[in-house]
Amino acid sequence: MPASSEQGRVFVAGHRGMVGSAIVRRLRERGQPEVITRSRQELDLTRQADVEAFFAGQSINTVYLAAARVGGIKANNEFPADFITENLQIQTNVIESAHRAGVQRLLFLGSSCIYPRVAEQPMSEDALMTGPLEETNEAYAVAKIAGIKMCEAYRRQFGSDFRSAMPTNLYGPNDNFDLETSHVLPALLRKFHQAVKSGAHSVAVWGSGRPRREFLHVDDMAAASCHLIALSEERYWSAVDDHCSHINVGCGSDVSIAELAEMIASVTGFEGQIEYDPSMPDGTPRKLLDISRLEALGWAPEIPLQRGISETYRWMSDHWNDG
Ligand code: GFB
Repeated sequence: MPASSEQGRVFVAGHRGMVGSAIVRRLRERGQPEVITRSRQELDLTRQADVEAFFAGQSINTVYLAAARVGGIKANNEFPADFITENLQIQTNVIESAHRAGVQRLLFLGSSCIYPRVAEQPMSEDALMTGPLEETNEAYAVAKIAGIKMCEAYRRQFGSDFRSAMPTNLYGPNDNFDLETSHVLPALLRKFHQAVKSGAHSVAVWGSGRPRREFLHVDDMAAASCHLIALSEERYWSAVDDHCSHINVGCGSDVSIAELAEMIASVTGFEGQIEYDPSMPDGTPRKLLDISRLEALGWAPEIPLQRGISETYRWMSDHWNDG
């Protein structure tokens, strides 16, 4: 493997998404010379033969596997077949093809929804598969768990240096602001902004407002991903084992959805009524990550939630027609 500052030829799968684009930005800022990307039109990661042919012809050293079908609670709940199938296809094709092509290091990105619906808080990595999953995103979570387990299986069978990072709820530039399919933070930014513009007196927030979520800015996630992949093989694998090899990535604190709504109302200047819609699901009551493994490996987040929300609001205003 090239030295930590030099990851060789790097492929970022999913570079048009929020996480992949943040990783590409960071790699370029840090002077990484060879960052390879492919749009979906150029390379459909759900097509096994195409992915294999791509890897066979590229001499790639390092892979960031940030390509995935993602969405908020409603999309996960309504399209479970899409979420499980596309994610299993993408990650299986990339991991297997990377192995065949001799890729030296890979980082698989998952999600904190891999943990049981009810788990001791904060959730440490070894809470994985200790209880039933949250129903609204079970299909997505099962695919992500399979990704972790694939990386571990390749480690055990072939000695592959395939690592996994499990981020908490992420937000930031290039997020999806579509009200039906997005996550809560971008959805509320857009809803409150539209209410201010239209002079509406109330905004509907799904569920009870009581669930708690931990939010991490995607630039922090990109920094953590680059940090984790740059660790020497010895350092990474001495912090984990090949039956529990993933690392949580979070900020260490959470807020209730009601608190988040208040913060977003204040950032957008909304002074009307916040109404809760109990017909929409709450999802997991709480999913705060234990980030002590990551901290022990020398990484800490830098972007406080208030600042991150304000910056993301500015990004949305510049990039969305009604923003
Ligand atoms: O962000 P979110 O969709 O996903 O919802 P999860 C978080 C909480 O915010 C839920 C509430 O309790 C929602 O009911 N919420 C309130 C809203 N208003 C809204 C709104 O306008 N839009 C949305 N989307 N939520 C997802 C999983 O779970 O998180 C995925 O489905 C993935 O698998 C992702 O893990 C990170 O945190 O509940």
